This record gives sequence, C-alpha cells and structure tokens, in this order.
Amino acid sequence: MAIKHDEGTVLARQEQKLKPPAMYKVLLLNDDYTPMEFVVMILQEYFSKDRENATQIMLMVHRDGKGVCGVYPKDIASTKVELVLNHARKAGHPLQCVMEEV
Ligand code: TYC
Repeated sequence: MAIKHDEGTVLARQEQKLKPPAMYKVLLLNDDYTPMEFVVMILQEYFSKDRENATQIMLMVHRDGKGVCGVYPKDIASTKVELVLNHARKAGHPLQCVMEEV
C-alpha cells in the first residue's frame, strides 16, 4: 500500500514553488547629441514600435530624461541593451540604454 504524504507529490511541491520570471524594464536615457531620428529607428528596430509610437517614446525621453521601451525577462532585456549599445557606438552616438527590475 502506498504511503500518502501530507506535502503531496514531488511535482505538486515543485509547482507550488514556481514563481513567474523576474521582469526587467529596458529604458533609454536622454543625452544632448544622439539624433532624434536615430532614437526613433532604434525603437522601431529593437522594440517593434511603429513610427508614431516610437516618436512619442523618443519625445518623452527627450523631455523627461528617460523612458521605458519595453518589459522583458532578464536574458531578453540584457540582449536588447547590448544590441542597442553596440548599434549606437558603431554609429558614433552616446545613447545610453539600461535595464531595471520591475
Ligand atoms: N536629446 C536628443 C536631441 O535633442 C534626442 C534624444 C532623445 C537623445 C532620446 C537620446 O534617448 C534619447 N537630439
């Protein structure tokens, strides 16, 4: 006869412990030198924004100093930061892109 444990099966215990993955905001920071058009292109290319939405986000960053481009699991957020920084440096712009836990 099987022994019945109060704690339930191993699978049930694991399911109870599973937490949703930590999510990270990816932000663009304002600076005085990166062209507005370059920032709009970055938002379209790496954050799947249409031109209108990309322009709104760019203007918000320009006005407020920073703005959220999207929210992603950690590895996706860090890859986006790296790709954006590589693209900006290659183009000779000082654009800053950072991530922060939600
Ligand atoms: N402030 C920049 C300019 O006037 C534009 C800009 C917007 C730069 C957003 C960075 O994340 C940024 N050309």
